[in-house]
Amino acid sequence: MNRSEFLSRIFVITGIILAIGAPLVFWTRTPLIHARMAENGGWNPDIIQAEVGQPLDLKLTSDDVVHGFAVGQMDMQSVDVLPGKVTDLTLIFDKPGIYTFFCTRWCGLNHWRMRGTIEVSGSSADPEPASIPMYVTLDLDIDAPHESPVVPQQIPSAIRGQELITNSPILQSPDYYRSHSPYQAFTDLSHTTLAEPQRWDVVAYIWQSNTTPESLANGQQLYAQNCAACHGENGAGDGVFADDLAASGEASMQTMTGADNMMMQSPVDFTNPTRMLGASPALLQGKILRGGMGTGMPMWGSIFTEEQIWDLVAYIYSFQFKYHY
Ligand code: HEC
Ligand SMILES: [Cu+2]
Repeated sequence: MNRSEFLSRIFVITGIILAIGAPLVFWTRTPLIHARMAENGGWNPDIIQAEVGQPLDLKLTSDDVVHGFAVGQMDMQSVDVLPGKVTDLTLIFDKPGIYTFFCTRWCGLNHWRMRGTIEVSGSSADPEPASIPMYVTLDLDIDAPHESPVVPQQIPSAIRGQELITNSPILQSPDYYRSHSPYQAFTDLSHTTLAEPQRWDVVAYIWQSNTTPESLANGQQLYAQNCAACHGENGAGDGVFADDLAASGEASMQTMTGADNMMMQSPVDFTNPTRMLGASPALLQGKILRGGMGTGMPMWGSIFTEEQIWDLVAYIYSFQFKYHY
């Protein structure tokens, strides 16, 4: 599915008007949307109605720190929402549906909870069939442990792997790649005459064959913006919020609705081969789409497009393999 088919087009006109003490009655036509850190209430209002094809004028301001505003699954530039200022934004939706808007600035531990919805009514010329995530069709339990029983002695190298194998049916099969963990691919290569370290190199090559430099660069950028604060810049699970997550997570969660029975966990260490070589792309995609349901791992399904999530998955594996482009 290509990007332009997947994304609804959006037209964004932005501008910032200084609210120099001017009475806000001036803007009665469009109510002002207030942004606050999630623990202080998040967006208010957090449900906005709109109609297909009709410009939706938004006025945004912050009551505390700098926040950002963007709409998920859209090709839009995020805008800053500043304290004491009003940001004007006009959106036009060309497809009906429930859209998620979210904060794009790391404003605190609960930054990612700053979300709201835009309900767009009307009809669309070409309704899109909802796509069922792979973890559902494969009947994967994405919460079950998925450890790789063996791990390589050194980081597998796609360069060496490419020299070892040039044609194999599993090399260029996106379906194979998405539904198998690196460990399963390693096992499937046991019929070859290759020694174990070489089989791992071939696995690295298979993983590299199923991504592109563009996809990895895209994944890296999305990762830096949205994931590194917890999972760490280098994937080691040591982001700036990692400690806070465990320590203050529980306390701050209690003020949130639906926060009962939560089991906060530490962000996953993507450099850990035992864990990551036992995970298939479908499993990682499922976790990113759905989130951890109370573990502290946010759900991103309404924020990113399918393509963006595969880019993130590809990038996560780059902590395990040496690629060459
Ligand atoms: C607020 C902290 C936080 C942020 C931000 C966050 N994560 Fe996580 N993530 C976690 C925690 C905690 C876990 C472990 C619990 C779980 O698996 O549900 C986790 C688990 C995961 C897993 C499961 C890995 C496995 O082996 O099961 C994946 C994949 C993942 N995160 C990807 C991402 C991506 C991609 C992003 C950014 C788009 C992201 N995370 C942002 C906290 C976070
Ligand atoms: Cu924010």
